[in-house]
Amino acid sequence: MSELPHYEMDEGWRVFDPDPSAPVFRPPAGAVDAHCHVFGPGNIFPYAAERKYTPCDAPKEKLMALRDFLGFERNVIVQASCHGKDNRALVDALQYADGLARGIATVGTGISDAELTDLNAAGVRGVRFNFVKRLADASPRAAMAEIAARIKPLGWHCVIYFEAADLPDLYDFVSELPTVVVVDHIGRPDVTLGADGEEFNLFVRLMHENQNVWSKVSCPDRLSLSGPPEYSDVVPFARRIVEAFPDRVLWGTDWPHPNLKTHTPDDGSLVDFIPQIARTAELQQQLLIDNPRNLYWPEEFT
Ligand code: 0GY
Repeated sequence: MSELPHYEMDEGWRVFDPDPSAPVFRPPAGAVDAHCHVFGPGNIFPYAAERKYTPCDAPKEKLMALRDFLGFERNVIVQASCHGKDNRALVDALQYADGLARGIATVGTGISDAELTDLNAAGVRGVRFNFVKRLADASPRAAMAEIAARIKPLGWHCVIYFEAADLPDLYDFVSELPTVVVVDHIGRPDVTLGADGEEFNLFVRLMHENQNVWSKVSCPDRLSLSGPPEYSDVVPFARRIVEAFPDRVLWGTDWPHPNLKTHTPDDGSLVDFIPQIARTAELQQQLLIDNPRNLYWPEEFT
């Protein structure tokens, strides 16, 4: 019999907070956490050989318990780079969630139509293209364009992860994608450059010029220099996007917060960030319910 794989998480890896605070803000009933991950467990769902980090295990049961504790109803689980193109842990979590989660997978051009159909049946609704160099080796853009064309007939969309400094180079590629495009973490701005600075203005322009581009207003913990619990330096960035594009924004915890070196986020504080950036009940309803349901559970609206 072959031995079960065993992994040591990276030195200095920060395990997610096992005991987050209860948020003061209560999400409206039916709210969706639209960006989170599952990791492993590695002895059942091995981490990818080409991974850039080895995390702690962050299994589906813990994610669903957090969902309930924070007052959410549903999740969108995003394939993390440590699992490469092996979407088995993701599919397993989707099946466990029994309709209350959708998924974003990572696939290569070699994927068959039958495999795409199976992923769709499991609840996958999109693919992720990762341009963050510390996380993934560069894939040819032609391959990504080919994948985007393949998934479009399924009604799927593309989730794209990049850092703002790379947007000038990616602008045309993103603009030409044929599906809805969801950008992770407000396009990862450098917050020292200002929410009305040239760098962030380009991201706003991308959304103005392309009605199919959406943004996750997530991860203040990754972007902030002022830090928790308020992450106040990120507020103007997220608020600008929520108020300019209220029907094209999503929010997520990013649990279990891979690769954060500065601190372990308190998920309750992250939920309390929501009313800072979506200041009315109407904006909160769009951010947490209407937008994610339109994108991930559209059949419930027909
Ligand atoms: C995130 C952010 C990160 C990691 C990944 O796929 C991933 O490994 O997305 C990161 O390190 O910035 O979206 O959770």
